[in-house]
Amino acid sequence: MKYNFWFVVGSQLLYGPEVLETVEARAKEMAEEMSKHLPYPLVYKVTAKSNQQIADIVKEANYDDSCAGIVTWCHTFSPSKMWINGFANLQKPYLHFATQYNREIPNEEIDMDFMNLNQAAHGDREHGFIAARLRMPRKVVCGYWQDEDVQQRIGSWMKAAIGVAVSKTMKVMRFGDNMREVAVTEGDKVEVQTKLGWQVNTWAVGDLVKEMNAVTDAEVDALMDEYKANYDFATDNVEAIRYQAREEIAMKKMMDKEGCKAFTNTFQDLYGMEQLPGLASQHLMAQGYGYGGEGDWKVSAMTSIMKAMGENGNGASLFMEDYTYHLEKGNEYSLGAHMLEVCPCCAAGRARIETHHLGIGMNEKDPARLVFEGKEGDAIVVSLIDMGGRLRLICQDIHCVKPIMDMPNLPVARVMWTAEPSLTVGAECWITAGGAHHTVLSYDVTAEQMKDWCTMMDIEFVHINKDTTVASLEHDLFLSDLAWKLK
Ligand SMILES: [Mn+2]
Repeated sequence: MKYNFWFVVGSQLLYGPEVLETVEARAKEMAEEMSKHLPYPLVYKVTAKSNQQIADIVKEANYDDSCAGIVTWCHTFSPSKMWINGFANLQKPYLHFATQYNREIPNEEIDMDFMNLNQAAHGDREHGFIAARLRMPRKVVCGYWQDEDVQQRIGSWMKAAIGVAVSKTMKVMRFGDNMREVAVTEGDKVEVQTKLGWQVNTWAVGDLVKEMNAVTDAEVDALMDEYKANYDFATDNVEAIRYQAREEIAMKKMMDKEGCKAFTNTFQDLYGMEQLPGLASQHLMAQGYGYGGEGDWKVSAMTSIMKAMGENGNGASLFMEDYTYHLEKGNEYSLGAHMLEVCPCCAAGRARIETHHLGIGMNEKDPARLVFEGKEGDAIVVSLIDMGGRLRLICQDIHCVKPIMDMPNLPVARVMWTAEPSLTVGAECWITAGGAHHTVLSYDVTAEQMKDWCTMMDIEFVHINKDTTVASLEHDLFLSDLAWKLK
């Protein structure tokens, strides 16, 4: 889907045709110019002068799948009662851009005609009131439209809005159920579909095995060539790799047939399969598919959504799990990994394919997997949990480092990080908030984007950052719990 955003400029008939023509010409110019610097096109649509025009453009936006959101601005004054009927029906993300055409007040030129034409400073306030009054989820960005930092903020919001569009059409393919007895990976699928749009359904592992058996050697050969181009082979067990290729092809066929962008499986249900998909899942994730281990469909869908929000529609966002700590005083780290399935989009160098015994689960043979070190950089980890009656998204700022040891006998990909406000206080906060062991780790989606996404989705957002204390977090969670019960 090629997405765009609509630029809707508010005005009224009071000003006469000359002013309105100028507004229209400038709005077009601004949309075209800004589009050169934004990740998605901003398309000028209308200078709205009546209730009917606004209601019509909203209706059109709602029904246009390629429209991922609307950006409004009031060059002149636009009486806000005109916006009520349209806004009451708006189903797309909404950003209010408070800006003006001219950067500076022209000392000599300014007169009453100039004031008449350039009144965003109060036009945008009237416009802001009605959205506040209607309790609309929105983003307000104020600044000069040609400034890079302003365009960057709008661009960042656009990507979060893409996350909304992707979420609303998300389909998750589950192979097998959740890992037995695990709580945090559970959730209300009806609630999630209502709130986030996700269609989460199950397919039999037996059907996957049937699909695997139908994969041809030529198909496997082609994928093996792709593996060779992207990864080093650090095993002689070529058959194990070919088996993973077969799994990947079969899963991809099944997902593509159903329009699924994310999947789960569990080591407890591999009936008829020789290996837990490792390399297969990793290479699918590298192509933008979401994945969650142990049947965790929430983290799977979130991975796919955050990948879509990132750079080039498949950023460095990946399924992750806090595995074990390094608690040396003053030098504390979390080691993130998974049984097999870490996406190579975070690899610091070229990943290598290895085969090792995996004692857990139903593996008859040694599964092939990609092994690598994660790259350095600031990142976030995100966990979506079901609080019973509502969803909470927890986000924490972290800093990934080059792993401080090489861990030569660790047979899986690894990422190492410190966390805000510190590893241990951060863990206290995370546990207090109920965050899962599974997360989406992202190097390119920001906490602000996740907050914007939660605002648009109308779910709770909790941010653990350098300023968070356990006491302040407990207080916020207590108030938030009450607020969400009243909502
Ligand atoms: Mn896990």
